[in-house]
Amino acid sequence: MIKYPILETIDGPSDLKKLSYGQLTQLAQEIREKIVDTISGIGGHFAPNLGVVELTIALHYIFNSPQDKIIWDTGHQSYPHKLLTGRRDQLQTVKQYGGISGFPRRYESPHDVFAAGHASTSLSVALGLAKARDARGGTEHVIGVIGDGALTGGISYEALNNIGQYKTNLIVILNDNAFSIARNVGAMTKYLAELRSRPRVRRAEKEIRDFMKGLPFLGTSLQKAADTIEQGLTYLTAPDKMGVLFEEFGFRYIGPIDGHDLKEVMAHLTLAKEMQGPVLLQMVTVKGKGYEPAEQDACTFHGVTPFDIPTGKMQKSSGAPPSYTGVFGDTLVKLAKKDDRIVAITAAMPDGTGLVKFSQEFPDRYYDVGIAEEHAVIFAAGLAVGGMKPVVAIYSTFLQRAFDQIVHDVCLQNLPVVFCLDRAGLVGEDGGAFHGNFDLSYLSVIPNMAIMAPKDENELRHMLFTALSSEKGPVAVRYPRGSGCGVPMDEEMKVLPWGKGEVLREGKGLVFAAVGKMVIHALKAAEILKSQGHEVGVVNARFIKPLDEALLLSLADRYSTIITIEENAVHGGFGSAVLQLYNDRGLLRKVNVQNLGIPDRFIEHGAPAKLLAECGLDPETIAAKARLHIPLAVA
Ligand SMILES: Cc1ncc(C[n+]2csc(CCOP(=O)(O)OP(=O)(O)O)c2C)c(N)n1
Repeated sequence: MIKYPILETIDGPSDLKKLSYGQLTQLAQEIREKIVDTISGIGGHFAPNLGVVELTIALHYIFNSPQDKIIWDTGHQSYPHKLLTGRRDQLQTVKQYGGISGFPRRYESPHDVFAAGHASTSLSVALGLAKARDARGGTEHVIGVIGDGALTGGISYEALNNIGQYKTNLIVILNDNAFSIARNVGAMTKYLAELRSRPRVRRAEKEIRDFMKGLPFLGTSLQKAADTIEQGLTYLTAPDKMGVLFEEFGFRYIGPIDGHDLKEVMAHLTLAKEMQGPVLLQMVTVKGKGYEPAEQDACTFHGVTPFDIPTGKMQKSSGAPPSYTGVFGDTLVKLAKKDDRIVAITAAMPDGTGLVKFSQEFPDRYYDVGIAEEHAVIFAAGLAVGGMKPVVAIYSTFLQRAFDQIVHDVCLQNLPVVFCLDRAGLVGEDGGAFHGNFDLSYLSVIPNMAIMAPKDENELRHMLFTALSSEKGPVAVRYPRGSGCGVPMDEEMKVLPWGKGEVLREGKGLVFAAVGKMVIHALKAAEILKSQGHEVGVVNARFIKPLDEALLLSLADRYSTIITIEENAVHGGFGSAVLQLYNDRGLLRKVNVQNLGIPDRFIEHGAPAKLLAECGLDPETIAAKARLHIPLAVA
């Protein structure tokens, strides 16, 4: 028996357009089943995709992709779109090494108009495409789909402001499910909830009635839908538009629309398609729609590891050491109990950054600012000036957004803000947009900034304590995704010697100077080399900035080859700093310096171990590369 009889016939949007309304609703059901069946087996983004099934079908039915441009914000909800645009049989490879991406990618399909991953970009992209169309004299439709979570990001408002200025034809669909990853926060979120609960305003406008009657695609069943829509039409015009923020921004607002009522969605999209100027449709959807455990707990089911379909129970790796995230969260709670100036800030990632416990213990000292990394950093700067000790917990990749705020608002004034960068290095299956492999480079160029990276979870605790004790100025601690090393945890936290590394192993001829997780890889590589008869040294840098110059210079006296290893872009990070130091001191004629790191290209998705091996950062490859230098070193 064919499990997905209708979906199996869809190789592109044109196949979709041949279906009857009944078949379209059946397709929605099949898409949900396909996502549940596949993602329960391999993991991936889940609840966001179940929430946009009807919307995606309607978009591809009413519009004409790829001529019309559909832009998915963040892009984690693009699985139904991929299923309908020729990638049905590849869903089982999503996010896996060599498989399709979990996000829109231009190289994958002409239907993926713009790459995404970081939130809140779709409206700017849509305006760019619309203005390019206008310049060319084109007629295609441009549709940006943005979640209420992504709408908390500042760029969205910059775009709304600009769209209101240009007033060109452009459709924004606000996929409003009241969730970011966690429940959404902020005044705008409250406002959207208020809009959702407004009684529908029926405008008996001739213009609209005539329009609805003439909808070209409405067969008899949809004609009936049009009647319903007409009855409940929520097309707000003056004076009702008063107070509808989007109207003030220059949009025609349509909503709220039940985003799971396919007829309603299709008819309203048709309406929007015919309207002039910017239009915003508020679609009310349920995150996780159609799979009960996800509807009940949209946050946990935002992104999943493999799970059991009947119960929703996710596989847990039993006996794994505590994660860096968990250790960070627990340690911060412990430190905050002793120091009430410690406050914590997340940009919409309380679970991912390990701040849930903190939020429960210290609700008044905890801030979720929404997907607003730039604001989070300046807000922290304000808190620091006000006498607090702010800890900004943001993934390495998302802190990229706030580079200028770190420079201009924190470092320029040397403010004691502590940055905790989770997911530093290669993150794995999320791929290119999410690897945290630039932080050592972008942070180390900023004056006053100190940067530490722990070799294991025990050292992370000491580093957090050191950072919060120092009050010297801004400090960043960066640590990887996933489990720690399972090392014993010291009872007492200690302040580490500022700007000092540690020698873990002495050797002859060659020494590894490694950063963070790579210290463990260096130790393993040293063991491999030992088994081959070579004793090499290993140094844990601990500080990327300030550099332990005394230690590094002493290494140049004792070793003839120094190999730096970091899970960061090979350019501009620790290795570059070491090279520069040796160059400044005229030591490069004496010492052979080799830098290992992430090569100068974007690394796509796959299991972290595979990606590390691809970058030559696994212990075996490190040892093999070192081996090439050993004869030289010992000679
Ligand atoms: C700049 C940035 N910060 C944080 C994230 C992490 N993140 C991924 S999805 C998401 C929530 C998005 O919520 P919404 O736009 O409402 O989409 P939904 O998942 O609810 O459909 C967040 C915070 C991100 N992708 N980009």
